[in-house]
Amino acid sequence: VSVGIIGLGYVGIPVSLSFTEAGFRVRGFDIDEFRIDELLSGRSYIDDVSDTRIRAALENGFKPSANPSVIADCDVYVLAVPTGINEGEPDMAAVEAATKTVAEQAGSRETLVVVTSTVYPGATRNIVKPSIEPAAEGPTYFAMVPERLNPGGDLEFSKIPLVVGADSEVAGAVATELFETVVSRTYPVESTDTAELAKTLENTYRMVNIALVNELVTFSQYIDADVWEAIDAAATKPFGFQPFRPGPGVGGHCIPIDPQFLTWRAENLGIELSLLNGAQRVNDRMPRLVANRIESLLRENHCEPEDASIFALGAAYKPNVGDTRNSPALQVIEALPDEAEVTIADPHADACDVSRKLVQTPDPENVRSADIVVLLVDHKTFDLKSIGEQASLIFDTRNAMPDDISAEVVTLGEIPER
Ligand code: SAJ
Repeated sequence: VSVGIIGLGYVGIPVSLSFTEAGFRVRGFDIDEFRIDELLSGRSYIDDVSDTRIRAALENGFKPSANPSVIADCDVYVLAVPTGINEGEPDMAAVEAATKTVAEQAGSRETLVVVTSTVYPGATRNIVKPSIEPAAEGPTYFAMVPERLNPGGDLEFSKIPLVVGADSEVAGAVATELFETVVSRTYPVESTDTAELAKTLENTYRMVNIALVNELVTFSQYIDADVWEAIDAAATKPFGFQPFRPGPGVGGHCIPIDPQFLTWRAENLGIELSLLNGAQRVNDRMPRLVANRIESLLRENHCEPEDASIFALGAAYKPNVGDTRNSPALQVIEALPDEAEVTIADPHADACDVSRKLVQTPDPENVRSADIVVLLVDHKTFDLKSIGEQASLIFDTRNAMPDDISAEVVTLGEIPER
């Protein structure tokens, strides 16, 4: 069985390798020639995927190319291209382009088309199907199998259960059989819309629950309660409470984005999802709130923010990754006065993504001379104990600083706003 993967990114590569290792004849198409050159040279550009696995896949027949004809006449097509939100509207350009490529390259045999990209409920049925079916010479089936890869996570692809949505028995059976060769468990649902809803639901669930604790952290300052401790205490409830942590905001290319597929779709129907919109606003307000707190702490220590030297720990959107997309840390730093002297330490982020001075690791001199050190991303490689001995004032937005340190530590949500 030949499988054509469209989009060789952090989803398309693990899927290509898994199907190759399961014995399928896998062809990969990506428009980015650099990626194809890297792959053909046996080099991985995806975290958590080794060069060795790329080389082994090439030896087992995996064929990446920037020429769409590489995926001509496949039995299965997997769309693994990026989607996003532009000014509140879903950006489906890559999905539309990939769909067109499938329409052009599919042959006359029975074909299964699988969408794994995160899309709004209804997209497979309204965008992918209508542009492939008319061009299809043979019977064509459609399935929606949302990706669940966790960037920087340690759960490997084969261990993550996959939802399989299809709108016909045959499509569901074929897609289930196909994916059960590469993952331990599949969960069938009765339509592609339901699979699309499941995916946006699971990430919206995260966004809303992070907003919940973020809203409480702004409130807890006034009732002198420790929200961090309250969360740990609530987590002792058997079943049903998943602890989320407050922070400077919600970043990445999934959690702040996926709920907007739902709110956009609802608005199309004249429905306002007020809970989701409200939660999004709570999270979007966090960077400004954190920047305000930094400024009030500086003033309390007789330092005008414009004249301050600020040392920020972390630029990425979450710990132990370098990705700065929608990074709350960078949004906090953007909200600080331009005149302030800001140095950022991040072991993983690229300097090109950061407008201020970026260093890999905090140097003691910089930490000592800073008027305030702000912990924005608790990368595990930060030596928080030493930083706590070098710094004089630390604003900890992740409640990650150790206790017995000489610096004065103020934790997000701790002291009432002036
Ligand atoms: N965050 C908090 N508090 C929390 C959890 C997260 O402030 O308690 C923040 C993070 O700092 C980050 C953002 O929210 O800025 C998103 O965090 P995330 O851990 O949800 O990150 P993602 O976007 O890398 O990946 C999520 C993953 N969800 C998880 O269960 C970890 C992953 O499983 C999904 O597959 C992925 O979204 C996706 O592709 O949708």
